[in-house]
Amino acid sequence: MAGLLATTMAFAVPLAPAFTQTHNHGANAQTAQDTAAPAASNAPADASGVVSYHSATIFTLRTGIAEGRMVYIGVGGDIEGKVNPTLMVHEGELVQINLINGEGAEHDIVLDQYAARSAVVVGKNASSTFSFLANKVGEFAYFCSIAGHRAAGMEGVIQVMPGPRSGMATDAADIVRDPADLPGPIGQRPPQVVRVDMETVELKGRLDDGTSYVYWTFNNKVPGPMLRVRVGDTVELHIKNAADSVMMHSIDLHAATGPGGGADFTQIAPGEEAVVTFKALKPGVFVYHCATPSVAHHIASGMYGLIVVEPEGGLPQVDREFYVMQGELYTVEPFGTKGEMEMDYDKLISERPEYFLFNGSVGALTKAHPLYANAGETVRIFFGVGGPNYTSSFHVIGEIFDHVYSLGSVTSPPLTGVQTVSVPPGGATVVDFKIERGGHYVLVDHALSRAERGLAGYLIVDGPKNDDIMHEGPAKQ
Ligand SMILES: [Cu+2]
Repeated sequence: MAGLLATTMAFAVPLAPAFTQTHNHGANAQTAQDTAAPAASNAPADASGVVSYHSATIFTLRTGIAEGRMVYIGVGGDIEGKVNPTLMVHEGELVQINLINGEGAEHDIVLDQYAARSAVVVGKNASSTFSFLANKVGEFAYFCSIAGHRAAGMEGVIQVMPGPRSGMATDAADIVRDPADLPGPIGQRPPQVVRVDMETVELKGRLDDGTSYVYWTFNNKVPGPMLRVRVGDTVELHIKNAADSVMMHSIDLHAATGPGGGADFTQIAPGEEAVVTFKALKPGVFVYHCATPSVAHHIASGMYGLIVVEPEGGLPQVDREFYVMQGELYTVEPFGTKGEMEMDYDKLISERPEYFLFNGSVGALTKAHPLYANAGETVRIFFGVGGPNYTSSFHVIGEIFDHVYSLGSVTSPPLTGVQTVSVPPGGATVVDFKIERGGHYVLVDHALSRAERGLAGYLIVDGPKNDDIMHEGPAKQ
């Protein structure tokens, strides 16, 4: 907790010395990476003081064929059976990768940015092991360097997340929606009937390290899934309330026209299912939420999401899209308490939250799922506020929004050159911006006291730190 807060502060206070130090740390990591040897013999601590490890994080990959392509297949643990699995590690960890030859052709595995590689494995069941220190944060490709194999499918991603792995194990579920988990653009197609299946699920989720809360969710995550249709589509929504739920639930979609935005037809008891069909009459970015009394309680507990209704032809293309929502949580226990949190109805109705959150938990977009991009790319964030009560002053520290679709309207021309956008509860926006310079950027609500109650996210941009745009010290002659 203290560690996260310190990190949040370092990013959230632009002028504090701590920020400079963070920048220096980045430079150190870069230097260390440039000289990294592909071996476990690296000293476990560097000057930044971030690195320390006791045992290696181990992945095993077997080469094979899937869907007619050459691939790596995960063996054991979370990656079991997955094709070209994403390997998730934390900054400072010693990572060991075992490669097993599954079909007999020659293969290896290479991580360019870490100057790390395995030996070539020749012959079925041959194996090789290598390790490296994950001292550079970001997303990096691993691939087979045998001619043609990468193009044939032997490529995956290793994701190095900032900060150490949380040491505290709890039985609480991960309820965080990965901000990169959203459907792609609709593209050119005529209106059609779109079936959507959703489930309302109540589950004990991880609110913070060593802290849990019984969330109420759409599809187990906060926010619920981002729905994406086009104007003129007919949406046939099947919503089921899980059999082990305690409460009734429902859905009100701001994209829908009709009684309760659908809530009048979807009040469902545990184990029941309802279907509502509506026509997406207006393009825009809309919030949906549970509308079962007390509605504020259901929303605060995590029952909100976005539905994007694209205009004909869609939005302008960008390189990367993300999905982020903000909400508050009202607990009896003060912010930062360990253990199981209890909802505080009095605080809820008097609007005194303990937590402010992006995507459901403290650290959701810092430690667990930062946003990743490369310098030169255009980035879009679909940003909504579930609330239930607080308006967000959404801002990205170190960036300027090139385009803002204010209030979620995609049929009005976007605003240009915007620093901070106001997003009300039950409202949304779309921000687009090109990232000209590598480095770390921070998503905040510029009502910055809320950063002390959990509200911060990182946007980590790989690429050159273009000195023309910003550098330390006087202007160059
Ligand atoms: Cu509900």
